[in-house]
Amino acid sequence: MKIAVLGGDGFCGWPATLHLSDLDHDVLVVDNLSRRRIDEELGASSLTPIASVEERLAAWEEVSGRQVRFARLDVAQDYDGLVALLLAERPDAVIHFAEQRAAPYSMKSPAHKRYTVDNNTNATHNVLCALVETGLDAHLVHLGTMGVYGYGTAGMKIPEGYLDVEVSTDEGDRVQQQILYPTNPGSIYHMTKCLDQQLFAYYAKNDALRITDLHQGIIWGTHTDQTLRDERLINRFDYDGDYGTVLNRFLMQAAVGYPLTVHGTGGQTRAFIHIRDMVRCVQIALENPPARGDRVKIFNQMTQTHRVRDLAELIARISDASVELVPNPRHEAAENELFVRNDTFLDLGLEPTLLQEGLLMEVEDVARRYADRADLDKIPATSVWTKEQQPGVPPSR
Ligand code: NAD
Ligand code: USQ
Repeated sequence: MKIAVLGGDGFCGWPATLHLSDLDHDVLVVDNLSRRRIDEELGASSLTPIASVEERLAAWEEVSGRQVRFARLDVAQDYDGLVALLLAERPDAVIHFAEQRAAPYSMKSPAHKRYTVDNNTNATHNVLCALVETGLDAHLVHLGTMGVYGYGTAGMKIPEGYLDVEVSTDEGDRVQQQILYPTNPGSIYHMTKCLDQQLFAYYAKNDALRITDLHQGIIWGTHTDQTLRDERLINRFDYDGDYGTVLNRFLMQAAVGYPLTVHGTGGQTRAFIHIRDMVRCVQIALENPPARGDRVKIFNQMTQTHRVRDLAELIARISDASVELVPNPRHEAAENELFVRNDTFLDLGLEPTLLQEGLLMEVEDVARRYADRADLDKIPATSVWTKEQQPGVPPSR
């Protein structure tokens, strides 16, 4: 297949690009490098030393003999450029990772809220509109989030995108139908993914676009088989208070001797998936496209759920780290249960990488190896959800 990977220089997009190239697909990375600019804005950087996109691609060609091309393009702002690129390349599939993906970053200020909505909503709409304008029948695979559902389910397993409902008519008849699961976002970032979902439903219905939306949980891990082949191929590892996600942050904090920053009581339960499983899921989704005229295919792309304080206790146990409860900078429930269906990927052959101590150690090793690059001042989460809240800085600091 010829595949355009929008956002192919990012944490998920880069290993997905290499995985698909390794499978002999013809891959084109499209990225505006905004994530690298945001590092500069935040004065933060990946714990791992990531090479420039040009160096990465040259290293991949050297190591694998395979060529991946790169187009620097802002998918949200350069609509004409996107149309021209699609017409020139005529991809069989477009994978859309090109959004601002950090909830804390999206809540930092009015400017960050507006940037996140503008960037994410325009990027998604431009891709959809451009596919219609060009008449291409490319399969669009979007990386969405488990966060569209909200995180409380009253004991019910969250279905894969659609909810069975039964309503009464005025005549007293019972009518059954499936609706998009009602959204309940917990941040401006998550809200943009809810808006994306509506755009997908509309374009699948109106223009018969073939769309798969992957509702992905929190990624953990760093390496895939391909990124391990050469240090110049290394993936990014975010640990700062805006972009670092909880499990990788805890592993990094344990490696540098920083008390694990549990927000509030740590009672939030979230869905997780290892980065190696993410690239496999993207491959499986590409190999199982919807037909023209089908509704949007929605897969829950997660393998396990964990409560934040249980993760902290597990990591503290295996690495001798201490745990510190910090004021929660977010506006979220103190405790929640989370049960999720993920049958589609399991039925299609996904073999989940589970949270075993060996794998945790593997990630911790990455963190320990590059510990000298860590800037401990960047660890506290300082972006607050409401004006009344305090940043999540440990009381002892
Ligand atoms: P990332 O920030 O590392 O990568 C996103 C990439 O998209 C970056 O390289 C960035 O430069 C690029 N980009 C952003 N806006 C763009 C634009 N307008 N035009 C062109 N390129 C643009 O994020 P990630 O962790 O790789 O996440 C990728 C996708 O997966 C996101 O949509 C995110 O919502 C989703 N996701 C991520 C996680 C996770 O834990 N990392 C979990 C669930 C879902
Ligand atoms: N948390 C802590 N301590 C920390 C960091 C986070 O207790 O140091 C808590 C948060 O308060 C939250 C939970 O851990 O309750 C998860 O936070 P996170 O930053 O790991 O994840 P989140 O903000 O939800 O966002 C990440 C990705 C996003 C993706 C989402 C999937 O950045 O792109 O969409 O995970 S999901 O969580 O399933 O919605």
